Amino acid sequence: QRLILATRNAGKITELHAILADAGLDLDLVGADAYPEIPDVKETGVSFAENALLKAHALAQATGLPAVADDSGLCVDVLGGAPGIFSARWAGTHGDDKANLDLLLAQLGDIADEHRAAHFACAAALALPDGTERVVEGRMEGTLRHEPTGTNGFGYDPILQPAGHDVTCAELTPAEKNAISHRGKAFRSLAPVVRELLG
Ligand code: ITT
Ligand code: NA
Repeated sequence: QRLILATRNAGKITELHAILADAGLDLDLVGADAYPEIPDVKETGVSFAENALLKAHALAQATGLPAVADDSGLCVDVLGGAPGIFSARWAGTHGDDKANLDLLLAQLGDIADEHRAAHFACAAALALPDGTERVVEGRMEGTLRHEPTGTNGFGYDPILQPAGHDVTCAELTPAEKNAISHRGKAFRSLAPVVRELLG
């Protein structure tokens, strides 16, 4: 049984393969890049859950196959939850991880550590060609560093230090990150739902 990973983000795809395999799903996982003719959907939702559902439905409808999607981002308390759903294009160009991270650090300036609370959020959505949908969410709380540290992961990983750890997400191994991450939590919750609905 094929399950489409409705994302073109290479960092997400790597993590999703590991998370879903560890959850015991024995499916033929293919990224959205396997369907280059299907255009990206406009992320017009006002929440991670809405955007994840938009992305999952777009692929499921266009291919006639079940699809899961991830919409995620970094929510900074002192910025009222920003960048939030705008995390991928915070500095203007979609997917420019370094520019996004640099702008965010500049906006925080030297605000003290006790005011640098933030969390990653992930909505994991499943859509079937018949319109059936499910969506669940996961979070990882932490604190934002003043400087990027570490080379693992992607996106804002070098600046988020997860609660209870003294390293950034980019210094964790992939397995360590997946065990505590927003994406790990969301997709471990979704896995039994996928198993049930795909039989
Ligand atoms: P798709 O829509 O194709 O899935 P995308 O990169 O556009 O890819 P999003 O709109 O969900 O995906 O944006 C996610 C943003 O949040 C992106 O800028 C990431 O850098 C950031 N982000 C999400 N999860 C992250 C993680 O685990 N570590 C670091 N940054 C993360
Ligand atoms: Na998004």
